[in-house]
Amino acid sequence: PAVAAPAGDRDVVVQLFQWNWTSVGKECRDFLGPRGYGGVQISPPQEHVVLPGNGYPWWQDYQPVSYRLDDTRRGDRAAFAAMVSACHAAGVKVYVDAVVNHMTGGGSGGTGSAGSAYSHYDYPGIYQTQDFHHCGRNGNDDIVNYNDRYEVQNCELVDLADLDTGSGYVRDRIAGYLNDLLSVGVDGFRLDASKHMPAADIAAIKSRLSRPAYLYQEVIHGAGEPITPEEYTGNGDVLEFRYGKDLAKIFNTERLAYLRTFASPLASDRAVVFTDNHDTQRGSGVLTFRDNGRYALANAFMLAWTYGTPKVMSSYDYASNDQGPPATSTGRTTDTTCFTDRWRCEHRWQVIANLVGFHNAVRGTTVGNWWDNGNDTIAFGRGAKGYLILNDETSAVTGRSYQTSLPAGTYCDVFHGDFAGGSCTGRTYTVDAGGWFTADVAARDGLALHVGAKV
Ligand code: LM2
Ligand code: CA
Repeated sequence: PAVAAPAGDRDVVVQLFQWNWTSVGKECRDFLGPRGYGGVQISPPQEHVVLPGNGYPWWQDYQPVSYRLDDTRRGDRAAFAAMVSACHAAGVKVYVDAVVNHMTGGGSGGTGSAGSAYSHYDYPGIYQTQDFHHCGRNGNDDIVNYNDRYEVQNCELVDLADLDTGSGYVRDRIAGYLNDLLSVGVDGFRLDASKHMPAADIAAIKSRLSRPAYLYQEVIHGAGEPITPEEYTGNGDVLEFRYGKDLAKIFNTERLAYLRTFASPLASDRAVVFTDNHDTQRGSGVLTFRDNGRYALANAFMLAWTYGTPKVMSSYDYASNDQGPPATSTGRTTDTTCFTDRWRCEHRWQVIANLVGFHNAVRGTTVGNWWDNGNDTIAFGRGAKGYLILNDETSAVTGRSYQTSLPAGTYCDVFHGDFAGGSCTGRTYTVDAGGWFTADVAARDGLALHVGAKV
């Protein structure tokens, strides 16, 4: 297919939610590249509404005013370009959260972050009322019935002015925006609200791109709905929302032994998988940073398992769902310092960051040497490259020997130690000529060995 999937050995994406451009560039250089992340998903970069009356909520970004990159809450065009260069220099691709289904919600209109005047259905120089769907339903054109395909794609998502993506003019303008981003060097797009655009409209926009780009589409699966994630796979990858829910269910209410055949309905090579994202972490039924150790175990599983392309979430803490990231008095996002000022930086947690290295080291191998205790302790290998133990029991598992397919040698347990320059900051384990090693694993803890961390 004409899809440029993430190239090279590194395919793990991290969503640095709401980070400003300077901080993303630094993180690429200082952490993401060195630790093996393959790509970073950044928050929407286009001019957006500014809502001081709502305390500058994070969701300002999802109401575009224009496609200028000039003056968003996260930096200007020069800072954006510098970020892309810094990430590329570190071997990290940049994926843009592209909001192209709609423009702003109703209300009186105003001035966008870069100074553009606008009102609902009128964005001077870009779109006027004839460029929007006016679906004629429900009194206010809002989407109500998700069982109606026409309504979901032609009416308004929470009152946001819905672009007529069937029109050649609108497709050209959207492609113009994406091509501008490609000209600055970005590598692909998370296509926001894809379910609200017919797959054929996305294909028409994609055909206007100046060069191949990695595309992953946001199509939230809803039970029984007529629009399915599967119908978008011809355009590229799709975010698999069933994955995080099912994983949370197994960790919270079932047993880890059920993970033995874990997969979601989308084909593995079309699915982008994640424990949580900025929307689902504000709802229920998924694991988030607030689950601490259990969250680390779930991420470890995601990164060590074979299904899908993993996307790691990186959050800031919030007192209410609307609260924006740490910001100045004018709403500009301040620079990120991990683990201070509400920045949670899950992608830097030792287990999560080190399992990215594990994921890269075992790429191309299959799952083998599965063992479980019938309940909440599991262990499995990845070919002759890696071996993982997860114990979500409330008690330790002690004195057991584990059969791996690893070459004999001494390995760093990257669950508790970092491996650099040939040495391990944590415990090491010796695998014998038959592939066996013995270990104690504490309650709600784990152990991970791989050939990239052999001492
Ligand atoms: C998405 N994917 O399809 C984003 O992941 C999600 O975060 C976006 O919603 C949504 N689609 C639109 O791009 C967020 C946020 C909403 C917020 C919108 C627009 O979750 O709460 O809606 O962005 O900023 C807000 C108000 C809502 C109001 C709307 C329009 O919360 O009450 O609707 O603005 O004024 C009357
Ligand atoms: Ca639409």
